[in-house]
Amino acid sequence: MSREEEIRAGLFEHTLYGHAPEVKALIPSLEEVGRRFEKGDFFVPEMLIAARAMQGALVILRPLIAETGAKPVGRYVIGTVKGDIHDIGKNLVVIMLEGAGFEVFDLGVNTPPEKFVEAVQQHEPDVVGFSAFLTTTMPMFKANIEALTKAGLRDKVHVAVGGAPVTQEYAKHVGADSYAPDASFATRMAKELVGARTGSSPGAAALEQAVMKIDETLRKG
Ligand code: B12
Repeated sequence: MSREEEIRAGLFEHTLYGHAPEVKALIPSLEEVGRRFEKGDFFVPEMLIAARAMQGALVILRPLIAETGAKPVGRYVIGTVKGDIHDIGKNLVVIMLEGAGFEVFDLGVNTPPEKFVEAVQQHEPDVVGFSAFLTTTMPMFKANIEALTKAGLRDKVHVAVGGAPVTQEYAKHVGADSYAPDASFATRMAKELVGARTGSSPGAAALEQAVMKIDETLRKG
């Protein structure tokens, strides 16, 4: 059996029998992607494909992870701001939050302020996260916060911001409650906020490792 077949068979078996911790079966293939990227055999598009595959796998694994972690630790609404279609970083945050047991409502990309307001009204999340990757779309953080204030929701939800060009200073400047430079940090902060226990299930820990691997490799590019 080739290494690829071995990984696929492992994933199939463990999913079939509900062994959530064996989400680890995904890690060797992601490591291989990372190695190829370092050698110059893989470029950003291949990394994107790997990240998407990881999300596809998550659809299968989500119920298994849920089995290990019981009910959600908190609710998180997230989206990329209006005018911006970058979503790789946001998607990594989503994967990791879900792995940590959050119920996540992902509004996708190019999200206008009124859609954030609507989602906060509907889902009553602990945190709403805005993601921006362009200096020209970062001002939407302020517009979103103003829209929440106008709707009377600002003091009911924690506002987190992130994205490659965002800084702690900028987050403070626009009136956000927190900033995180990466998915791991974002998840830790959200967990602290809802008072979730810091230890995670083996499935969630394996998932976190896998996401960090993608993140680390993408940043090298
Ligand atoms: C991939 C990419 C694209 C892809 C996006 C694909 C996709 N589905 O996302 C495509 C090709 C579509 C694209 C388009 C454009 N892009 Co582009 N893109 C990039 C690139 C190469 C990588 C960004 C990325 O995904 N990084 C990897 C992730 C994992 O890292 P990260 O962003 O830091 O995410 C982490 C943290 O920020 C944090 N985080 C992220 N979101 C959130 C949210 C919350 C709430 C929290 C707490 C944390 C958090 O956690 C994440 C995971 O750890 C960057 C260059 C670079 N190297 O950064 C340019 C870059 C962002 N793009 C840029 C530009 C200019 C554009 C275009 C305008 C180009 C053009 N002329 O058309 C368009 C914009 C289209 C639009 N309207 O949005 C510029 C932005 C310059 C600027 N300062 O404004 C960059 C920096 C390239 C450059 N050096 O010029 N782009």
